[in-house]
Amino acid sequence: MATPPKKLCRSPASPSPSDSFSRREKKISIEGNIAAGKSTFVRLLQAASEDWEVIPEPIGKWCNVQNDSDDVYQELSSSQKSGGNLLQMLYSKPSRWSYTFQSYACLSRVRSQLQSPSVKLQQSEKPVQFYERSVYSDRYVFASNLFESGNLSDTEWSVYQDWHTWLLNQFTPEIALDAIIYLRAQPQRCMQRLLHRSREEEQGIPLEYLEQLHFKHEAWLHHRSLRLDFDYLNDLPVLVLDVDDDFKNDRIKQEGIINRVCPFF
Ligand code: UDP
Ligand code: D5M
Ligand code: MG
Repeated sequence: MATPPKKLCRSPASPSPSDSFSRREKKISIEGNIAAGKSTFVRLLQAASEDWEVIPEPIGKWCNVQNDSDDVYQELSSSQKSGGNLLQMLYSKPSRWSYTFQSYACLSRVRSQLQSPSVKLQQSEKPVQFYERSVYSDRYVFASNLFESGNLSDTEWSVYQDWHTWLLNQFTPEIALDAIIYLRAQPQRCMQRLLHRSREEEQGIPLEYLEQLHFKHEAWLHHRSLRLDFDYLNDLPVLVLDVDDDFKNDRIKQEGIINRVCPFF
């Protein structure tokens, strides 16, 4: 993939959560539907500036990894050690596994997003950490949709929301976002990219599921009609980038995207 030259961005004019928590680094979440192009986009960001670091989605922890080496075994998550593939289990039987998946998705995200910035980032002038999705999309996009489609019971949804609110409030200073970048793509485009990517667990996903997730993203990040339990999120800056057109192999488009991202924070 071609990458644009590294460059520095100017600071935001208005105060944001990192200012109020005396945190040096800004935290930006990249949101978007399944296969919209988030991983492709964060690779672009990573290459664009020395001051930018990416915390990828912990999907490896949700899928099964077969390896006999003891060293590697130490690195595996508890679900992998017991031979599970939570992502596969979720898609095969959502009514059975949605609650378990949401618990583990949130735990693994909080854990990975609590990581301190690398030494290189700590030394940089304007450090930015990009998250690939967030604990907020877990809840307001995925869990909410699984509840509405009957795959989380009333009790599971109530219990989930209770601990989710409590847990995130404990970690607000460390994980609060400064802004969101929403990669917006039509569900049909996501379906094309999903099939092209060929991730085994996802091959049975129907277009209808991508449409449901699209509407959730749109309400939250485009229309901004969703009220969230975390007050600061309602006023967070959101940059919407339309990514229906291919940007992966188009250097001019990539430069255009980076130029829109830079002044944003
Ligand atoms: N992709 C593409 N053109 C683009 C962006 C992405 O062909 O402009 C492909 C990418 O190579 C991958 C699939 O679409 O095969 C899904 O992209 P990605 O994994 O980045 O999506 P994510 O699920 O992380 O949002
Ligand atoms: O890949 C992430 C995959 O994981 C995709 O199949 C969606 C799924 N996912 C991610 N977070 C959740 C939650 N919270 N619930 C259910 N499913 C989830 P991507 O790179 O985004 O396509
Ligand atoms: Mg991805």
